[in-house]
Amino acid sequence: MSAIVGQRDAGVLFRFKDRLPVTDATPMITLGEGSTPLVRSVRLEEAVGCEALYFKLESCNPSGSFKDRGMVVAVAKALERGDTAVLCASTGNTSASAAAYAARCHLRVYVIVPHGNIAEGKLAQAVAHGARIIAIDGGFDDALRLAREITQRHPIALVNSVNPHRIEGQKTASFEIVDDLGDAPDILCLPVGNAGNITAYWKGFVESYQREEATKKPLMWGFQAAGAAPIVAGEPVAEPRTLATAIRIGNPASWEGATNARDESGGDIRAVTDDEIVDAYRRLAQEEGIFCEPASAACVAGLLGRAKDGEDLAGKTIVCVITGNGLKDPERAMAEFAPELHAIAPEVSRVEAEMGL
Ligand code: AN7
Repeated sequence: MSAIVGQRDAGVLFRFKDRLPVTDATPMITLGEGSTPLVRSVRLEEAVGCEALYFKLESCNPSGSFKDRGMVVAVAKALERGDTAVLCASTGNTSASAAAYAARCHLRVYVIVPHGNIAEGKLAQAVAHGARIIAIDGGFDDALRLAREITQRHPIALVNSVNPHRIEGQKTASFEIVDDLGDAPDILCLPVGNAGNITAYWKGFVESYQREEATKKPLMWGFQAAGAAPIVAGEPVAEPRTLATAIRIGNPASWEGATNARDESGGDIRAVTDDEIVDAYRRLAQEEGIFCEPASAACVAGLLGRAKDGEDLAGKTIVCVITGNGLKDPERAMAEFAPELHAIAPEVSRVEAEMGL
């Protein structure tokens, strides 16, 4: 595969065209999404007590989150149909991704976001790409309801994961994990918000198994934030709350996909507290060199919690999906890690003193 992106032989549509809804009429657009690194843990593996722990760095996608895999397919299919505008509801990453691909493909793009609950980096991306931003006085669930209704009333393509092309593109991450490991892992850990991702990964692993590229299917371990854990509770949460704004969702659209993935795999969907999320966020940054956003750390928090609770993970190969880049939410990083900065005189002795030398 060429490393030069923008030609026809790069990206998710090209790499997986035989397993995606790609026809002769599908424009082979790409921003170089997919083929993300699978990085082995250097420290947390021991804390977890498993055979091998890997991080799938979906934060390395062009817009900085896992959403690009599904978005490239959804936008290509919108273009193929002749659509001229796309719309999504978003906690941030979907809007950043939609805005990027729409800009590249000269589509109009509208995004509906919960006012005050979207990380600054994500909003900056959507603005930079020229998206029309509609901030609502409500949460993601309201935004998605509005997006569904408006796309029914107007000739605008809905590019949330209720669009099946999003799930198709997203499942390719499973294919890459199977390619890289030579088989499926024993356990896949990921954060769950609107639940498109867990639905898609499971579809991908099932397809790899059916194609006999994998000898097994992983247990799917999903994690929701404790204040936004409708699937764990078994009922929608009217006012979801968590500092992990990406997964601040009370009524996931792919609820059934998530429970199917959980039950068919013999897996589990559990809750993690914001304190546990922040602890894992810190450990990933400081012990692994991986700067992710809080929602991504939720799955590592969940895995560490299960290990601490005495779950025997000896002999297991585990993959945690790092769904989004830490740069998306600089305010959270500063709030958690920043010491008070005060400027000192530019003198060697002062700098040495500051360094503790
Ligand atoms: C970093 O962007 O829902 O369970 O509107 O941004 O597939 O929803 C984002 C979700 C995990 C949860 N990690 O994935 C949106 C949006 C990050 C995310 C999730 C999201 P799903």
